Amino acid sequence: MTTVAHAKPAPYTFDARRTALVVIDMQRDFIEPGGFGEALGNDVSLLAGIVPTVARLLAHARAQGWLVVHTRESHAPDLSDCPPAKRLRGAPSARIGDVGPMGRILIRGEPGNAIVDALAPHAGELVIDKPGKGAFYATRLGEELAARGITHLVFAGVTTEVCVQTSMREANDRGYTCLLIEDATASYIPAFRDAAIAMMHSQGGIVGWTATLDSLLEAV
Ligand code: C5J
Repeated sequence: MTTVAHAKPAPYTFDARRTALVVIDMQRDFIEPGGFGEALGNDVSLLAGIVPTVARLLAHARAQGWLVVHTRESHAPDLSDCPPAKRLRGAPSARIGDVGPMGRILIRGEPGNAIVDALAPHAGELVIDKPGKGAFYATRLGEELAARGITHLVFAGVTTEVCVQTSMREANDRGYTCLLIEDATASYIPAFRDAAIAMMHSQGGIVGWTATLDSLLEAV
């Protein structure tokens, strides 16, 4: 067993053989100009800053032999899995399915929907396409984790208060013991990132634990 002594709200203990790293939506559509994130009016450079930290976390997970899972927020080309409540809201410069500089926005298989090169999945790692904010909703993730006996999930990715928080809450409800790596997650609205992290480990870890990457690397 391994313990992250400086996790919040208390030390986090896990068995590497039953642990998966879940990297949420580190896609060009959210991180590079011309994608979904920018179409919503966001400064995407705020997310690019965590790429080196997520790369270090991925290297650690691979070296430790954890299962590695990458998610991509994506929709079918015919938009059959994109409800109007998601597509027809606000006044974005481009909507899901519209053609942008990196292909159709948030559509499976388009260049902008890919994970950024620096964090590209390795052969044998799980890649989960998800139409919603949560990684478990309308995906095979639950079955894949159960088949491998996974009990603990370490989360990273974007955005903290949207897809990361939703996925971690879904995981907590399904009985997984979750740790969020604080400096490997980001938001277009930094105050929301900070608030989401505080919410997760509040009330005795009501959603789970949080820790910095250095705290994880120092774990014994
Ligand atoms: C958003 C996400 N923010 N991956 N998606 O729409 O957080």
